[in-house]
Amino acid sequence: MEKDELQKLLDCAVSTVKQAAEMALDPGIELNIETKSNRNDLVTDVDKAVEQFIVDKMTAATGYPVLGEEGHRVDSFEGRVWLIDPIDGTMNYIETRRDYAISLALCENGVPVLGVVQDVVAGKTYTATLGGGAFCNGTPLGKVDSAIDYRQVVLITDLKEIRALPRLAKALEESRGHRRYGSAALEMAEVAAGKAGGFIHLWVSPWDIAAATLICTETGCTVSRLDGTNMDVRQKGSILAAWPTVHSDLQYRLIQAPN
Ligand code: 2AM
Ligand code: CA
Repeated sequence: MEKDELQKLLDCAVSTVKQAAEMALDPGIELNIETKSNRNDLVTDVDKAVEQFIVDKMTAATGYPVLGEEGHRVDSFEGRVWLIDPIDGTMNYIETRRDYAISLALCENGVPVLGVVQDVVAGKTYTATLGGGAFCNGTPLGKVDSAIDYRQVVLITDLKEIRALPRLAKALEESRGHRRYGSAALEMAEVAAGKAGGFIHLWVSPWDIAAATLICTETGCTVSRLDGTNMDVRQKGSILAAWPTVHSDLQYRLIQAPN
């Protein structure tokens, strides 16, 4: 895609996401909380309204198909497809009222070429285009440290993952420290921004991570499945997004090391 075309699409995506953020902050409707796959997998009427708003805007602007967490489906990932998570961190949206994001990505044949992650309460807009770098509120994010190892960085993960991955407990103890915010998109943005060194999650969906994956790779982070295989944002699965040496160390430490 031409650089100019990509920039125009990014401008449109950013403007739409910022309007959607205003909706999330002041929705003017009852949340009407419902559960999905389990009692802590939540959706509100605001998730649905924000998704519909973004779908309408991006469809009108581009005509590309849209995959959204709250009900919008696509037949295939051929060509250009928008991926939306209207609220990533719905639990936070309901309970703590911070650390939730709006995530919008454009994929071309399944590869993210544009990503926007809006930290709604902090008012931070993370953006990236393929080959064009990553930014926070228009300021370039520098490249992450490629040499530092996992013992010297903060790691972000859900402690529940330790059940499936017992070695994670030791790795977290050996690291500088553990943090958890509850929005995969914001947790990955924290890694891209050079603050945390790695993010580990066993089960993410395309809309959670498509935009943030590009923001990470554009700052030099390595993003893969936990077993080291390539990330394909079209499929649900695990994710290890980290600074390069943190990534290789953790991948070995968590999966390959003899004990
Ligand atoms: P969500 O708020 O959009 O559902 C919190 O653990 C992180 O995991 C959030 O990014 C959250 O996204 C995501 N998440 C929650 N439940 C999930 C599920 N059943 N499958 C995949 N991701 C989930
Ligand atoms: Ca969501």
